[in-house]
Amino acid sequence: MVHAVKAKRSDSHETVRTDWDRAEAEALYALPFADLMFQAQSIHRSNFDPNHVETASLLSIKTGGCPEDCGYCSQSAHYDTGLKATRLMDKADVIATAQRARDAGATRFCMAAAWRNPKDRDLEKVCEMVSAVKGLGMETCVTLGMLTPDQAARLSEAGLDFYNHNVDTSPEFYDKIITTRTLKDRIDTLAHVRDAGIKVCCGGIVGMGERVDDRLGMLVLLANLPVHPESVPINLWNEVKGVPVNDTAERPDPIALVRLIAVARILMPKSVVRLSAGRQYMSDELQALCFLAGANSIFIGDVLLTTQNPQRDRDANLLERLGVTSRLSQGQVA
Ligand code: SAM
Ligand code: DTB
Ligand code: SF4
Repeated sequence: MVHAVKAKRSDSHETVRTDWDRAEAEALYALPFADLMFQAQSIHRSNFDPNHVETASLLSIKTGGCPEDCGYCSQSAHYDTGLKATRLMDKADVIATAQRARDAGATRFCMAAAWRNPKDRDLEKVCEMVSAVKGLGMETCVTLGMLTPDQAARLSEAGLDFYNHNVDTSPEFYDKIITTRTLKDRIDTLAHVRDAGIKVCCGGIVGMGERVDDRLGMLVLLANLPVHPESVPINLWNEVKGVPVNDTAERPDPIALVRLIAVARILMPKSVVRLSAGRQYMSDELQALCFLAGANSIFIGDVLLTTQNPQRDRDANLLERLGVTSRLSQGQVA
């Protein structure tokens, strides 16, 4: 099995497949580490500049009070996490924050709202924010929950580049984590986003107590979407007190995480793989291995939405020591 996978991939560095099966993903994952890394790095190099990492910045434009019951999330109204819910931010504050993020080295600005789905009048306000942030010369991304086809079309019209909507985990593990919306609901929203001509950002979380097989199942689900997501965020669960995932969470072995990133790179050769939440738990060496395995995007800034991220100086220092180019390490910071 291992040899069959090897032969197929070495012939097809340029091929984007959407018909992966789990046995293939498992065989890749089980390769000797050096073989897996070589394959992932070869594919990475034929599709990307291996010395570049994209830098994105996040802002929670509407925090907490969310009606969904996602068992990992600080913002769900189902759990007592001590988080204070807020109203949708004013456009002027959002633009000022985006400007600061751009000046601090971010190329993409992602605005997130703790909604099950946006109301049309709120969507209009978000559309205005998208157009204004684009006007600053940044790529835009929003994550607002489920969308109707009309809402996706409206965001597209406003000039939105990416919509983030995660599958979160494998089909088998999904209902142990979320019960208020189905995986199909999410896939439907992804289809509306795709149909509206917006690029898709879709990934999930590891470290919630899932098995390795669930992590691979999640990657195969992503890799078998009709078109691969252009961005694939891999989040390591960021600890939040008071949510159910606390009872099951288990941080993956670091080598297992590198293997997972490498498999993501091989399955989705042209997608940007983002090392998302949880980097503050990772050593510099582990992050370096993840970049070698094919991760090529990070979130910068001291906070994500409600949880911590590595400090900007630590990230700038790491990227510089790795000789990685990014806006963060190019001395373009104001
Ligand atoms: N409410 C919208 C939704 O769920 O689609 C957007 C915001 S939600 C915070 C975006 C994604 O962040 C979730 O789908 C999940 O994958 C990730 N996430 C949320 N809380 C997290 C945590 N504590 N650690 C890691 N990832 C998390
Ligand atoms: C994604 O996959 N990761 C980001 C972004 N999409 C919106 C969110 C991470 C959130 C981490 C938990 C928090 O800070 O609340
Ligand atoms: Fe709400 Fe999104 Fe958090 Fe789920 S992940 S509770 S939908 S904010």
